[in-house]
Amino acid sequence: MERTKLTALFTAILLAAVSVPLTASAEEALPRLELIFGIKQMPDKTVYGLGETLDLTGGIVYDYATYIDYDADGRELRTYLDRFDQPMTREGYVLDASAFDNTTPGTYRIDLTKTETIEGTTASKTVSFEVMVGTRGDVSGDGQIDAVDASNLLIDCTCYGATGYHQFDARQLVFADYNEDGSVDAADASDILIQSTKDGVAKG
Ligand SMILES: [Ca+2]
Repeated sequence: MERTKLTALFTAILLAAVSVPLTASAEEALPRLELIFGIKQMPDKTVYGLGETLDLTGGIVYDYATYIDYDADGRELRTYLDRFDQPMTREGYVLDASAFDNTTPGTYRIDLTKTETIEGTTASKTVSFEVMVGTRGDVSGDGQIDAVDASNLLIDCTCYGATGYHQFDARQLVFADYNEDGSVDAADASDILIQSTKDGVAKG
């Protein structure tokens, strides 16, 4: 191929490469609103006793919005409405705690939704996280702290000793630390047994 033809070819390729971003497709040319909304920090409280009310204090979300429009030549025009870090309790965020049941031990999903409108375009984004409800010591989740819990705990400890893995799920592990020393071990099972025996004696 002659040098002049090669140069012409390269020029054509270069022009194509440059012109692509400037010629937005019909779909891209529509204005749109992009939201970035996520959890930066969980609320202080994610473990609840029975009957305790949900509290999002300490929870922080990151909150960014970009409105993208195009001028007559297809060039992007961006408008930013960035709020950076915001408390989960910020006015305007919609909390859906309908799954939360503080009367039944379990793990419950909490949703928090942000809705933004810029230049008549609206978008929403939801973040979700989990909280746990239960009673310390009640690993079986039946509402009682008794020999069954101590037994389950010993089985989990044996499993952990043998394999390095707990049998308990995340919620059970939280409530298994009966003596609140930060570890789940035979001492918790022993303390549960002692307490449940005392309770049994007290009940007569
Ligand atoms: Ca413990």
